[in-house]
Amino acid sequence: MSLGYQSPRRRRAGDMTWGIIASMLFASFGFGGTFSYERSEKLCFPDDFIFGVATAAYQIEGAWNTSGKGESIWDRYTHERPDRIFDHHNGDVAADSYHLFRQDVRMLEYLGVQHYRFSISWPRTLPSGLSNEINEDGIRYYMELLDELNSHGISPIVTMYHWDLPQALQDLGGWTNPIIAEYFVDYARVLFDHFGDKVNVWLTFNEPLSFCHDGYGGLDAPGAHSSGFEDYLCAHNVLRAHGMVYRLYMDQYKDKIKSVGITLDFSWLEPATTSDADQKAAETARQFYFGWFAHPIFSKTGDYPPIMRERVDTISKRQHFTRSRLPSFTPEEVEMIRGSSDFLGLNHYTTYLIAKNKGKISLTPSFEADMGGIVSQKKEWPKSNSTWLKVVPWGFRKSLNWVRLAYDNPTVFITENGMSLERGLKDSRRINYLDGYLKALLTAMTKDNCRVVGYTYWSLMDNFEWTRGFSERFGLYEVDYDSPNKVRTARSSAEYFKQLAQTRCIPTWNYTV
Ligand code: GBH
Repeated sequence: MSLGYQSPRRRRAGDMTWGIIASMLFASFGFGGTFSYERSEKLCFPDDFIFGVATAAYQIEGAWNTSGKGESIWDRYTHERPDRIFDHHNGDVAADSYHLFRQDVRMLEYLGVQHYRFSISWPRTLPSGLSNEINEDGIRYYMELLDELNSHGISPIVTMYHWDLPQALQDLGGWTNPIIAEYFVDYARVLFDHFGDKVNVWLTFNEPLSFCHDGYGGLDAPGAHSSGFEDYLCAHNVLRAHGMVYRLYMDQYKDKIKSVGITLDFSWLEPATTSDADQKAAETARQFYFGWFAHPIFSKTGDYPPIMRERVDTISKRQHFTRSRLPSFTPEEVEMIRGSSDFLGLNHYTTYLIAKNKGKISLTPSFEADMGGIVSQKKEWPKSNSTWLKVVPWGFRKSLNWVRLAYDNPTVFITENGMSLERGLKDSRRINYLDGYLKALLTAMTKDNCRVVGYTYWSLMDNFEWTRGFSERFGLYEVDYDSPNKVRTARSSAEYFKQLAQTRCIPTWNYTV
């Protein structure tokens, strides 16, 4: 009988005495790779730095209509529009973590990680999105998961919203309807009341840029395809909702809840050439893609980035709108949102080039036209199994430094970083990605003084990769979707990550085939 995960072979392999400079060489893990690592200043993270892995509810849980769970926009979208999903799959079963979460925790234990970042499904806990009806089975599920983590000494880091909006709220306009901010606060209150004392770190949102720009402005669920309009409405209400939850925590839960933050994604945006025009366009693009959410929360002045305000206002006028397509905060809202995060959760994967768009601005609104840059990537950059994800470690260091300078060196927690490949256990290219990005991170911390407190790899295991279905695999563990019990098997990178998490030093890795 299969346990559904690979049993640990070398439980204590990573244990070693701190302080002595040592080097260890593991003969073989059965996959043909060997590791050695040494505790030297330049390759080790500080002792209080934490390592973990991440997942998200819709991407791993399955059990989409089990025990009272409500329908989410991703359930609806994948069922109604399978043509919009690359391999026509959906998250109905996914990695079946709703049933197999105890195996997941055993994998986390094997890796020796200090934390696990996962998300709670809003429609699993509140089927209609509203707090009048609480689904007890949903509460039970997350309670058991939290207890399992805490009893193994793994610190839970919980995202309240990782894109699976209750469909009932989408029927009211979803994130484009201002009332949703109040409903999100009600949901947060339910989470604080039930789970507050079991969770160290809360994240309100995962990547509002993605679910506003790609969901309301593009072809992710709900697939509104209304760029330059609905994406701005979405962002506006997400920022209000985030600020309101932070104030709820400060006013009413300060003694129960330890910290509340938000996760934003920041791809590095490098000027395509050294020309002034391209450098200016790249900085404007950073303000649009990242400052859109970061400036209202993390800048001294709050509100949207001035350049974004100016460009969208001007272009809206030229397009004959009576008012700007970018909504305005009241002065009270600016104050409520400013400073509303204990730290910055940062997802970083890749780098793009930005060139100034010299063409005429079209009459059709779009975020891209407002931003005014042309986005590309260099052909030479090593590929992953995702078209958008190229391996550019130096972009990580630049992103961290930009954040340091723009927002007065805030506390940063890396909540996602990772690489997709095809199926296969010998993922030397993933180890190479990790090696490059971890070195860039360590340099940003030690040489540039960026304040980073933890690192989270995306993902613990393969999962439902949104519109890319199961075709792109980010896991340290491979999931066999064809097996009835969704067997999880450690990849080479899991052994690498185990060394990293247990020693806090970047393993020196020799791939011997
Ligand atoms: C993260 O987003 C998500 O938080 C996570 O759920 C996801 O599994 C992980 O990345 C891996 O993808 O196809 O050219 O239109 C990362 C940011 C933004 C990257 C949207 C992909 C689509 C680019 N994502 N983007 S494209």
